[in-house]
Amino acid sequence: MPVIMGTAGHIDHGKTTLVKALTGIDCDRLAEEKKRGITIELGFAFMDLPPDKSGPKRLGIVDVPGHERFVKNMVAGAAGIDFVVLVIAADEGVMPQTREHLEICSLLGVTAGVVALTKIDMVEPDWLMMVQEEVAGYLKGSFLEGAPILPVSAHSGEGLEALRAELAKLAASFQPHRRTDLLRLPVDRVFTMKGYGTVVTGTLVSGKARVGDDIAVYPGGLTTKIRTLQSHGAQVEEVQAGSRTAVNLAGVEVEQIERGDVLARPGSLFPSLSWDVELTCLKSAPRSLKHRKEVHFHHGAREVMARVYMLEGEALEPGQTAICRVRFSEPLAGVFGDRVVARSFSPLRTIAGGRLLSPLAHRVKRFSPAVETLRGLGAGSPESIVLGQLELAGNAGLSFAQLLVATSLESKALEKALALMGGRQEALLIDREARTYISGKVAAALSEGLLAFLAEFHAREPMKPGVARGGLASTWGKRLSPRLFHFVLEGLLRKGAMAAEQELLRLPDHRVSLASDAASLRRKLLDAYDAGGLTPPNLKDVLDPLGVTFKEAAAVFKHLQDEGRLVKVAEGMYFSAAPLAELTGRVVAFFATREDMSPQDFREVSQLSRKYAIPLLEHFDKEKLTVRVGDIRRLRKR
Ligand SMILES: Nc1nc2c(ncn2[C@@H]2O[C@H](COP(=O)(O)OP(=O)(O)OP(=O)(O)O)[C@@H](O)[C@H]2O)c(=O)[nH]1
Ligand SMILES: [Mg+2]
Repeated sequence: MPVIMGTAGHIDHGKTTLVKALTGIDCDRLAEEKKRGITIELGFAFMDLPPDKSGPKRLGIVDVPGHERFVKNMVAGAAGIDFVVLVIAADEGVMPQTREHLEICSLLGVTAGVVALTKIDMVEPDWLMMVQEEVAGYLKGSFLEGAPILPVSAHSGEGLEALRAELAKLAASFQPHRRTDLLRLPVDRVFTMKGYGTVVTGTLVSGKARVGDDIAVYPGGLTTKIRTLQSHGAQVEEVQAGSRTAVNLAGVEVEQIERGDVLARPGSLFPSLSWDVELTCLKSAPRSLKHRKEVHFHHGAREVMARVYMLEGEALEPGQTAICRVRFSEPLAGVFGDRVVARSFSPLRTIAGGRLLSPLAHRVKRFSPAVETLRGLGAGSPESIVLGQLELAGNAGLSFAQLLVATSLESKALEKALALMGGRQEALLIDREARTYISGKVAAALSEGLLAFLAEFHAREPMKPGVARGGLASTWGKRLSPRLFHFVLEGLLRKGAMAAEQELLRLPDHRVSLASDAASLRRKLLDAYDAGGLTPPNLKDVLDPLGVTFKEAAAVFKHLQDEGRLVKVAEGMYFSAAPLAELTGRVVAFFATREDMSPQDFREVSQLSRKYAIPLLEHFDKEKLTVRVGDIRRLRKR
């Protein structure tokens, strides 16, 4: 496995000189750097270490600037390193950027390194001893506590061999854990090379890159191909995770890519305008990090403006850790567990950092239980991380590709976790084609919700046999994808928790039956209208003695109409169906011998007064039995 070391330390303490003494490579390439004698941009070098079991070993080196104005470049360079050489000049000792760089390394998750005490040719031996003690004391409590402190002089060469040996030891002991299946290369430099075109460099943080691979440039999504690859100046066919890499991209202009972009396979990353992160405020921060505070936010080689929202508490006090939402000025493409750094505006300094918990935007509310779900992600088994991420995603669920990013699991491990969880009904595949999963808990809540909706519907509409599928989709299911709606429905039908008759869905034990008082109301209404025959009573005269309003009786009226026992002829005027059918027969018989029927004719046929005759004639027109021509009716031709 390739290993990468970064330099760190205050301006002018001898980082670049030391790298040159170790490797022969001068990292200060820019004219301005030469003129001012300081480092501005990141520099890259490598040294060959004694070969081990796996063959020749090469240590990649990233040299960073110490100037306080270029800390943002330092963060970009330090983002991909495995261990650090903290450079402290023996004549000056620990200085502000010594501290800030060490803090940044620690926020970025660096856990190993050595200290090079440089310029020893410039100090007396007892001064050197004093500084060594001071540095050892300073390192207490940091990840470099107890690390070797090696005195060197790049000028005289003293101590360089011991340092080389120490670096070889560190590199050999280092077994960085890197994913093999998610190609990710945060771009730290972009330039044109004569005869090649656009070249970008960066540390391949995970996955493998091969010549000919399809590549997308995130967050924009521009797609291209790897034309050629180089690692440490040599042309190669394939590059392993952890390698410094130069990629020549096909058909891309320099202007289309910038530092901070990420090369990855098309469709593998999901840029977002907000993340949920676990942030720790540095003990040394001058003040707390307040809710809604604006910061410079660093991820990989990218720096963006961002606002920090506390999902718990009102502010992050120095030394405290909390779950926060960070919103960016432009989308970032990250992966669960990525390290982030936040710097305040004034004073411009590093104040906090931590880990990315959810790279996909969710709507986790402040102080909600979901904050605990987020916290739980920090220290879980593979299955518990998958479960947490699925719960956070809610009804939307997550695709397999999104889960790879949201869990940082290798695809094999993710497949295993999903299979296990499928058996326990914890993760459910709702879309085979898109490979979308939802949490079992979310599915159960939806099923319960649907059953409650049906129960409520039956209570409200006891006379209706059920709800139509389409109606259900546009009411209860209006916020669900058609896939998920279908999934929940089919699940309940399969279990028998819900029944379907043609297009109508209902609870299994729901029957259209009248409640006992509704049944007696039905009986009384029928009696009144049957007794009324062709001269039915007014609605008011029916209802008042029964002590019910029309609103209360409406469902029963509706049911009687559906049953075919009552016919609504006009607003508030109902007829018993049988006498009305008999009258209809008489009207048809009338037309057997006559072509026209006047209102007078109808009154003779029906023996009814105008009060009933007029609405009935209009009813027959509406029913398309008759057609009105001027004042008379004719039988409609069928
Ligand atoms: N005497 C002496 N001078 C040194 C030694 N190492 C570096 N220097 C000098 O210190 C000055 C700064 O060295 P650099 O290597 O540029 O320092 P740096 O840490 O890379 O500086 P920045 O990148 O700008 O932060 C140069 O003039 C070097 O020649 C050393 O071991 N002994
Ligand atoms: Mg330098």
